[in-house]
Amino acid sequence: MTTEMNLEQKFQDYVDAENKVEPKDWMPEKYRQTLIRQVSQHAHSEVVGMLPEANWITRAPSLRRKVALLAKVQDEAGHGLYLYSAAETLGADRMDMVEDLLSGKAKYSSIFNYPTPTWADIGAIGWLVDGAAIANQVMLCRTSYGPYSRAMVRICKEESFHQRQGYEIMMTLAQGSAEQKEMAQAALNRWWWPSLMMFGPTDDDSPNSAQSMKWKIKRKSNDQLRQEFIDKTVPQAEFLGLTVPDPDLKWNEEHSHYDFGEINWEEFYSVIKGNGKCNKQRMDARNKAHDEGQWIREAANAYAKKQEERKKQAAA
Ligand code: FAQ
Repeated sequence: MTTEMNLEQKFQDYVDAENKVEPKDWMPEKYRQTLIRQVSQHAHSEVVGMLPEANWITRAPSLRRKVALLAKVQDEAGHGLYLYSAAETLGADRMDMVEDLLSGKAKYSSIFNYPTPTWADIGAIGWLVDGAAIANQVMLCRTSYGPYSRAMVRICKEESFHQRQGYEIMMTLAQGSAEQKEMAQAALNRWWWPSLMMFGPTDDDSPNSAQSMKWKIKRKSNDQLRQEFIDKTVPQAEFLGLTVPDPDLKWNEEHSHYDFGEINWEEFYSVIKGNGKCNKQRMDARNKAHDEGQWIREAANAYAKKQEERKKQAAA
């Protein structure tokens, strides 16, 4: 017991000194479990996050838009793969993680359970959802777990291209015909509040934050990041000539921040419990893709087995 406590204190000192924890280092079991939980949820979010936008690949308004959207959606798949690999370095099994997602046991970001009825939703996702993802993930480049932090550096570079891609779509629509501007405004109305929910519950209601911040897994709290996102995004909306759908939004001179209205937490918890507009559709799509990919997993495994046999024969 004493030894365990000594190890935990040494670990805390090591993290406090801004050192990175690597896969073979000793770490408290709860640190490992917290990371597996967060990194696997993050990986699932990237993978499910491909679906709302993939819905528009065949209907992108021009070849240029289609190429950019295809590249973006493929990037999200890549992010999922880096993150599953980072979780594997903690001892998690990839098939277990995938099965937990497909059975509905594992969480993924609430934001991907909302529909994308118009092309403007693709602009709004890039601008707001990738914008919120960057706000959250820049701090994760400095997370204490080495493989996660290194994966995040690359992911953030790509997310930043995604954000600009989305903002440019919004700019084109906002400067277009009255109908296009209306479409951009309607998409902002749909995505604003769910984007604020992406940061998770308020600090008072976030069961994991205090310990995660102590271990420097998270470097900023949910509320801090949400505020930073609002302060950065409101002027962007103003530049577009669009109105943020929050009558309580107001610049607070004293605190140099925007004050904002009440988030509908009932909606948030309902979505993460599986009752959002698209939860079922997203899970059905992932399960269908998984089933249809069975043959390729079998082929890849057979190939790997064959290679292994060849190596053994060559060594004999
Ligand atoms: N949705 O105690 P906390 C992206 C859960 S990637 C669903 O505050 P924590 C890229 C939370 O898991 C977007 N569940 O938890 C892209 C916990 O549940 P548990 C994803 C949520 O971990 C763009 C419970 O509530 N980003 O967008 C949500 O300390 C465009 C209590 O919450 C990441 O995953 C939510 N929004 O903080 C892709 C970033 N919020 O496990 C395609 C990494 C909270 O105890 C297109 N993750 N919960 O049952 C994080 O930074 C953290 O995990 C938070 C939550 C901040 C998400």
